[in-house]
Amino acid sequence: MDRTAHLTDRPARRAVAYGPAAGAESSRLRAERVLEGNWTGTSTVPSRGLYPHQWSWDSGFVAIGLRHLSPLRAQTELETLLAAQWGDGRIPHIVFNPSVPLDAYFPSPDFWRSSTAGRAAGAPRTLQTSGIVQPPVHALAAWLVHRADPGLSRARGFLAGVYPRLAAWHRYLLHRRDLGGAGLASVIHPWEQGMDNSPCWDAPLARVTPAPARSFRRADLDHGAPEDRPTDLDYGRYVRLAADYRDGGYAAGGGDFAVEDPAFNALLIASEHALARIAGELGAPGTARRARAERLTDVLVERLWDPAAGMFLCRDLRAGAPIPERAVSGLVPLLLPALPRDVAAALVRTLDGPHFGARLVPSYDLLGAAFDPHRYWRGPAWFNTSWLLERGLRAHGATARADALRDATIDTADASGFAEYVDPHTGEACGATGFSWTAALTLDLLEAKGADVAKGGDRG
Ligand code: 9WN
Repeated sequence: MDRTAHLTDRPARRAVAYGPAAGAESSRLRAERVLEGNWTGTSTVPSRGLYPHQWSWDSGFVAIGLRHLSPLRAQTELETLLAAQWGDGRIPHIVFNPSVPLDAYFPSPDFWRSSTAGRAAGAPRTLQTSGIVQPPVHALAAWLVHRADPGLSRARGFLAGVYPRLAAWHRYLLHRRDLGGAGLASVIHPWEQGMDNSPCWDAPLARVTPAPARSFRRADLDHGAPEDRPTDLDYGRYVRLAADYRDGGYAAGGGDFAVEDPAFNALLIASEHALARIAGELGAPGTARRARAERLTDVLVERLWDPAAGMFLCRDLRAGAPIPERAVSGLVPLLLPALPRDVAAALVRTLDGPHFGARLVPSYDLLGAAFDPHRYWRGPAWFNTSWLLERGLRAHGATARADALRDATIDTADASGFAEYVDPHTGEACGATGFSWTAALTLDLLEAKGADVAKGGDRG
């Protein structure tokens, strides 16, 4: 039992709205209410209806916002996820809640069969999880959560507890997932990259024979509008890839889909920087990790930067070539502090240019043939990518642009009922509302904005 909990699990702030700050205060309350409603006692579901379990990168983003509401809950969110880590270091993309009926989400635990099919890879015996991964935002989240309440963190030994698990996670990605041999991590399923239905996957997915539609039953269509969700054909391919991976004992290597993605690797690098800071806090030198993060930044630029497009592109390892599609993933490396100046400047220009310049940054090229303002990751704007880009703009000194993106993100998130994603031009809500990372990252942006206002402007 955690005996320090009663000291510092701060209750939700119930600020009273007065005067000019009233709008901000009530956005905060509404965001907090979403997070309260989606909290299960040990973690947060992304959405009560559509996603009733714990998702890996969602929990990272949720913890980043939750730290302003309850640092203890934010720590617990990450600890719960890490308790489901596999022996080989992977953090599964879903940790299933055993009290949720099997048919509430597909693919369910009986599809993944983690404790049997994943035995050789060290899957937990008692918890049921998926066998694929999601982007490694966790060490960055752990560091930010620690910073929100270092006293509580030290008293609970939070960083000392999570550090070895996060280090093993990065080792898994850097060694077992370096399928291209250049040092970058590869994803072997579109769900691993997190932007599931991006047009970037169309060409690599075309190689995959879809599982027959009658061999599975989608649960997502019970909640979302079919025209906003992936097609049945795409689902058939997702299912085939996951089933083949499972049947191979979850050993990554020879599947039809293997892609080096800029956002996945940028998050890995940002998290390596965070692990270096965590090591420093624990009294160990972080120098080697920092050097590795800088080296990986160079590799990312060498391998995925496309000067003509002014952004990063994915690399299809099976075709041995870049994927000629512009997606928001190719802007996310702006997050990295060690990015060469000319690369960062080009990314800022691209962000405001004809391919991405909208009210909120679209998930895919506004001028691309596959652009659709409502369909999953094929055009709509998402709030986690806005949060990452806001951070990147600020890191590279584009303060006014960062402020504008921050304000548009907060306003649209609140006005849309904390939607899962929105039309990038109109801000119209799509997918689920009351979506956890939208609420959490809005809280984080509101907090940062409040700190700026208190300081009389730029938070630097
Ligand atoms: C598959 C939970 C997840 C997000 C992903 C998003 C969506 C799942 C799905 O929901 O993916 O993992 O069923 O479509 O694309 O980024 O983590 O919110």
